[in-house]
Amino acid sequence: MKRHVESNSAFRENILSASKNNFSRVILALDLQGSSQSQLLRNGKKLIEKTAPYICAIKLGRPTVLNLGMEKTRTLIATSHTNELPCIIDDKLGDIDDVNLAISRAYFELGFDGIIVNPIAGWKGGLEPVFTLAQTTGRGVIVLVYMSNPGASEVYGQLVVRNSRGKPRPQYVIFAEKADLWGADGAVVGGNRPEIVKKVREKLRNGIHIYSPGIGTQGGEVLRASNAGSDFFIIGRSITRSSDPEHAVQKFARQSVS
Ligand code: BMP
Repeated sequence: MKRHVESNSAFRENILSASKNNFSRVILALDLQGSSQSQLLRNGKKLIEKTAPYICAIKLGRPTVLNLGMEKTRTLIATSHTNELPCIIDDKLGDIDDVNLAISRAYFELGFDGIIVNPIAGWKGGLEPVFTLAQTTGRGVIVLVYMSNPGASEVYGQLVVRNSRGKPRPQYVIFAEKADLWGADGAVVGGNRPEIVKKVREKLRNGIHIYSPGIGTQGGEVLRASNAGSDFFIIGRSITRSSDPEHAVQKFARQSVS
């Protein structure tokens, strides 16, 4: 099960190139809800068009795909691509291998460039085919390592003893090692937990980027997360629900590269 795939995926190159072009390490999180499909699509497109010059990728959550439906999701992904931005699906995928493969294949066929997965399913009979598919099609896989919500400490922060002689170690450290071993493109670590970001950064090889949600509405700050080692900042409501999304994203973008 030794993997150690080197860090040259098309996905990583594309997000880095968008980041350099737009002087930003902000990823816009779109969790669209609450209107008709056509209105949601209009809202989503408008948000992308307003923020595109100041971000490096878009992340669509499951609410967006479920509420928009497949065809309008395809249109939103195309809008992202027209603006030279990679589009990530935040599925937190974690089923058995066959089902994981079917889901990830459907997302990639829809146009998504990367997927967020949950490491809890493990490699064998779990995430292995997702990584293989992603690596053969230039897509990215990003692994949850420590979530941003308060209850995340119950699982990601728990101490785990792996065998009778082993020393207890935090679950997230083990997940970070898996992200490394599996050849992940990224690790999700809540940016509102800078001390954890720092510890994960020490565990990961440099090619694996840290993606940090939890900024703004959930209490985290771009500068603190960045100083701790976060590479990209996943930001939703502080931009999408702002009365002036363009101004809000510009502020985060400036902080993200300072
Ligand atoms: P907001 O900035 O509105 O809090 O949104 C954060 C986004 O990041 C949401 O789309 C959420 O699904 C996602 N996210 C998170 O908040 N915490 C995590 O640990 C992992 C996530 O993917």
